[in-house]
Amino acid sequence: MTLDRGGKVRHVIVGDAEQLFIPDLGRARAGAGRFRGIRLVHTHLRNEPLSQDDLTDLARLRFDLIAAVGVGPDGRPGTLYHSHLLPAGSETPCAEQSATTVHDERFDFTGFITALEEEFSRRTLGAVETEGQIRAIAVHVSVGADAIDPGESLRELAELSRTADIVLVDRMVQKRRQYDPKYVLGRGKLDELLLMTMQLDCDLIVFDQDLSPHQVRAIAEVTDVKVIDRSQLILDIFARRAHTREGKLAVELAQLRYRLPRLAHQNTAFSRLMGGVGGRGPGETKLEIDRRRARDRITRLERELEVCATHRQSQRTRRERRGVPVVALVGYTNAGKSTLFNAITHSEVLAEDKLFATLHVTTRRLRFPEDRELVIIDTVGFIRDLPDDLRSAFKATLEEVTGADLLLHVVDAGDPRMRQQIESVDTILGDLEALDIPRIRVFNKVDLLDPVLAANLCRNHDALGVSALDRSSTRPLMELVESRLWQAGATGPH
Ligand SMILES: Nc1nc2c(ncn2[C@@H]2O[C@H](COP(=O)(O)OP(=O)(O)OP(=O)(O)O)[C@@H](O)[C@H]2O)c(=O)[nH]1
Ligand SMILES: [Mg+2]
Repeated sequence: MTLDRGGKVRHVIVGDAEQLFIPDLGRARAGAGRFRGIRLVHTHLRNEPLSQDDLTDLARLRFDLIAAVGVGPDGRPGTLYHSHLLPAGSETPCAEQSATTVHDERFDFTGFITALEEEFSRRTLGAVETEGQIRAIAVHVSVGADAIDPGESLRELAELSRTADIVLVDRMVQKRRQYDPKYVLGRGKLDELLLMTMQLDCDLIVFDQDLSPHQVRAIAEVTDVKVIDRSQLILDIFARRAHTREGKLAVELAQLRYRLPRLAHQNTAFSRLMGGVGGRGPGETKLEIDRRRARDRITRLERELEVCATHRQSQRTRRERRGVPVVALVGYTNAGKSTLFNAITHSEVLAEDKLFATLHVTTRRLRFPEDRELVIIDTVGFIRDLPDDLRSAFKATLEEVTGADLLLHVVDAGDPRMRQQIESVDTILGDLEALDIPRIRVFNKVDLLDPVLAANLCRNHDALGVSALDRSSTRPLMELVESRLWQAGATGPH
């Protein structure tokens, strides 16, 4: 049977000698420590101690305590075996079972569970300061000889998470021969993950790879917490950071496109999983709209975005007619494009140490002596494996790049992932068919490097070093830009 904290019997379960089917216990949680507020007491007809299955149930169902009453040969209750979960950092997930007799003096259950919950919160909350933030566990599963280094990839995931106010309190990395079709992870790892969410008091699991709607649902059902993947996380960041009308339309479009295939599987358990972290962006209620209405909305958004794109195109045409060359800043997110833009144009575009600070295009004119003039644009940052839905929704914004006469590829020279980031940017430029546009590679943040090292790095990569924080360091860059655009013999801007 199951008992609640008040000692009241909640369920009476009749099993056989082999097993017991535990009914759905509902989703109620007893607050801190994440115990369910329910203890399970059952009989062991052969007087055997708690089995591995019992301990798995204890963890999976987050019982306050699990107890088995052993039945003696005379058919009378005898030994009482019981165990409970242990907080993170303990050697084993469950306490070693104690065996007393049912006739022992009364056990102060309330005192025991209060102390245990306190211990759980003390151990989990002390480790990382996470006030006002969502606590999550990161999971990276790699198969075969993956090109991506899990450590680097998880570091980027941590930065993405930080931008979304999520703190990754722990991580799980598994290398497998192939992904488990249902759970991605192996079943044993999944149980371990479940235990971690409980011990570390996490409400969220963030997967470093994309999951199918079925996988999201299956994992959420086992672990009983919200599950999101990298794409959903990036979508969520875009949703929080889109401030312009066009940006908001594009984000809503991307979210609807992402969710449409997932609406097919909607049921109550699943709708709980939707809506990104804390259900931002288009509100939760919007997600309940049926597929037809979602499709109608998608068509409307596409049309509105097209109008924005046409407007943009006509601006571009006007610029082209006047023969003003366009220089676009492109690069991986957080490389320092906006900071450099501000330094060059004396502007105040938002620049911050978060990913995707910029989700729209800012344009400024810049005058040189000799009546030379150019337009410089700050753009949205790139990232490896940008979700397709976002890529297509932000097509118009990304395409600003293709109209440029010169690209300044801004690289964060201090980032250990610099090489992969350059590669990712080149790949995206290729997708945008922008590889023919003349490019200058700008290694930014050289102030963080040793000067000799920085000089070598720039030479090896045919790049110009700058520090966007120091305006004077951008002077050689602007001279190079000028000479590239107007140098004698060059085709020049058209
Ligand atoms: N040390 C140092 N930090 C810099 C430099 N340039 C930019 N930063 C910092 O890097 C962070 C990101 O700068 P942003 O200009 O927002 O980067 P961005 O490329 O526009 O990023 P997104 O718009 O998110 O794609 C900010 O915290 C800047 O202060 C630099 O030359 N040196
Ligand atoms: Mg920016």
